Amino acid sequence: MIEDKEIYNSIQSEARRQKEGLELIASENYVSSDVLEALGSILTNKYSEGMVNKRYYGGNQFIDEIETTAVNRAKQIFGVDHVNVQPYSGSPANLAVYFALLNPGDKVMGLNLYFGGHLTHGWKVNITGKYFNSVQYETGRDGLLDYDMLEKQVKEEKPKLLFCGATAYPRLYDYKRLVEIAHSVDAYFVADIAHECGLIAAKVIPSPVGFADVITTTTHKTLRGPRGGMIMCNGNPSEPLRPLVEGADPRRNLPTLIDRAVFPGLQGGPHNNTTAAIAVALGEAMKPEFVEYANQILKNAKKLSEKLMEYDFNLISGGTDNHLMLVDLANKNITGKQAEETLEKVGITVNKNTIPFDERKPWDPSGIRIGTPALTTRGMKEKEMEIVAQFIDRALKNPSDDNLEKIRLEVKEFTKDFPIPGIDNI
Ligand code: DSN
Repeated sequence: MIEDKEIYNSIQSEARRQKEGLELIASENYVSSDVLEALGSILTNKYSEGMVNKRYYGGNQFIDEIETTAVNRAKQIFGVDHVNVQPYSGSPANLAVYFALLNPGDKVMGLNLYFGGHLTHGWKVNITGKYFNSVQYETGRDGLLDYDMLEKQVKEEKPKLLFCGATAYPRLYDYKRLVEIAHSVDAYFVADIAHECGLIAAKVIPSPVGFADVITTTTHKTLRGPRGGMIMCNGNPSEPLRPLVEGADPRRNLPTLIDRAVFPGLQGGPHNNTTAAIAVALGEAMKPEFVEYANQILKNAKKLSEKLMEYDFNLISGGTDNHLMLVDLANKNITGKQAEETLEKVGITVNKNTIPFDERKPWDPSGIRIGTPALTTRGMKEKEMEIVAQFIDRALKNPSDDNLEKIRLEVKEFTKDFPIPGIDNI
């Protein structure tokens, strides 16, 4: 038990909030007790700037073992030549890719934030939109990527790097078409799979491996690891030094460029406790139970989306192929912010989200984003999704204090049968 009462009490309160509520934020999850243990270990005491067998500090023999295990597991799961597991999270991973492959002012293209894209894919207030010449692409009116429109834009703009990936895109990507589009103007094609990483690891949705020049990801969403990041690529790494091959096709140099961009380009010492926890999560992702888990995420998302549509919720693109859905609330006469706040009162956590062509701002947009990875970790299945959809509908239909309090108690009771690892004794 932590002696510091102030922090201890806040952690206990957060644990209670997690236990008694329904977590529907599409990017969140619950890690296993083993991941928690690795994360809270003495590995946080150690400095290990550099790469395996090439550290700037002594005493790293066991850290090297751990990082090697994490890297080898990721290589095996995703089928890539090279993995860097040191990025502190997804945004630093993406920034390292810019630093590795571009010069300041070079042109990049990514999906516009309003259409589901990520801040680090060139959004105007992000460093990637300020230090690079960012041109954004959009979805069509139907909320789906329009590959013909994208191809035309890429051919006109001729970016040096094309990002795909999103925080709020409920459909799958045509990676083959995307790489053809990017390579037609000699641009790097980078796939950010932060959201779908666990689904790709379990092979329940298509992988960009074999298409993307570089793949970035977080490790804490569907992969169900600690907060961290990874960068994967193919290339001809000449272990152990991986020198740049002078005059070679830059794609041949990708492993070296990426490693140098992460350290010393962008970061100092890796977070070794996180690396160990990533290794544990990757080990878990190699088990057959994880494939079942990933399949169930998809089934739950399908069921939840169907039930919400039955309750006349308008889903962007008419449904989902992955773990998340995006709800346009215009026909319900509430904003995303109001919906988020109302649902929070009953213990249901979602996030407000812009929708394609939103006329409102991200702080109070027209939609909400809903995802199933966390509830699936708690063991919920399709029949529970029907009840969750009902809770959402009842709360948003009648947000009176009495009704919300009644639903809050029902939600609390409902969660009792679905434990969260590491939160048993609250
Ligand atoms: N964490 C991402 C998400 O919620 O999708 C945004 O950075």
